[in-house]
Amino acid sequence: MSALPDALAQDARFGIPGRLSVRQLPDNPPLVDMVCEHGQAVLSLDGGQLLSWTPTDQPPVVWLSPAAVWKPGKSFRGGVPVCWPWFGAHPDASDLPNHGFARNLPWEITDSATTEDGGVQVTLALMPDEAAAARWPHQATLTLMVELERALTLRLITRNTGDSPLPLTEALHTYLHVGDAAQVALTGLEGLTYADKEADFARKTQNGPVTLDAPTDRVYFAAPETCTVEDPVLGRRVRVAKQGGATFVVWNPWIPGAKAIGDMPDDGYTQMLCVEAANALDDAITVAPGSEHTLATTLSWEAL
Ligand code: TA6
Repeated sequence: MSALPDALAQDARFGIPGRLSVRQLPDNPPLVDMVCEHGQAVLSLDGGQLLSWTPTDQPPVVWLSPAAVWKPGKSFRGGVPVCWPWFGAHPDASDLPNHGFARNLPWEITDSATTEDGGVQVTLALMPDEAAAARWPHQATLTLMVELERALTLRLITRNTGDSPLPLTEALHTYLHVGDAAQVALTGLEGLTYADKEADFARKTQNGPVTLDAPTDRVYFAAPETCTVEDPVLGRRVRVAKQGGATFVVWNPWIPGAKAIGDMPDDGYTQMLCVEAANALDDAITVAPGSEHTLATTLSWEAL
């Protein structure tokens, strides 16, 4: 695996006083801090993973497990892991990692800037990796742009640099922080067909808003651009918008799942709900040689 980039060198080159810095803590990957008047966000250069987003005077919108641990090449539990170039299990090879390899490899900063709205943005690139390349018969570059303003936007850009079509499934696996998962309602997916991973991928139709009282792992196809989490406990509405993705994935492991996941406290499921912009299963896409595809998600909030 390529080495993680040097935090000091990345900071010297891309740091922006008062807006963006890169730090190295013991037993951690290099971390990127982004700050503006509307809030702050933290990114890990291992995995190109957003770890947190906390708007000013609000509880975090993006959830990071209190039991999250970092090991080189293993993503943190929470934040927004990048699932690429496949979502979930690899279709043919069970020894390949769940959700692809991008979330387990080093990334580096390639650009940073302030925005006209007083925000800050950073661009990360997945660093080339020989071992991953040997197991994947395609050539591509992967870029993640993160923009922090009043809303938070992530853009995942796949460029097919090979000469054959690139089949792709992917997700921005967003862990939202909620006040109490049993009390939230997710609207915007009514009437959609979904694959229920808790029922062996059975196809079902969503009736009314999504509410939670059991393990929930669903892939909603041909989904509209936006869905919304109504959170009466935190007194806010969080909107998840997507572009370039046909799928929303909704996941909460609930009681048995949380107990089985080592880096989530047993009651961690009460505080999170994954709502993921994706192209998954039936919504797989193909990126033509020489062309580019962007999957984006924007998270925003308002008081109820
Ligand atoms: O997006 C939902 C999901 O695919 C679930 O099936 C669940 O396993 C989750 O992702 C977490 O996967 P991970 O490999 O990060 O433990």
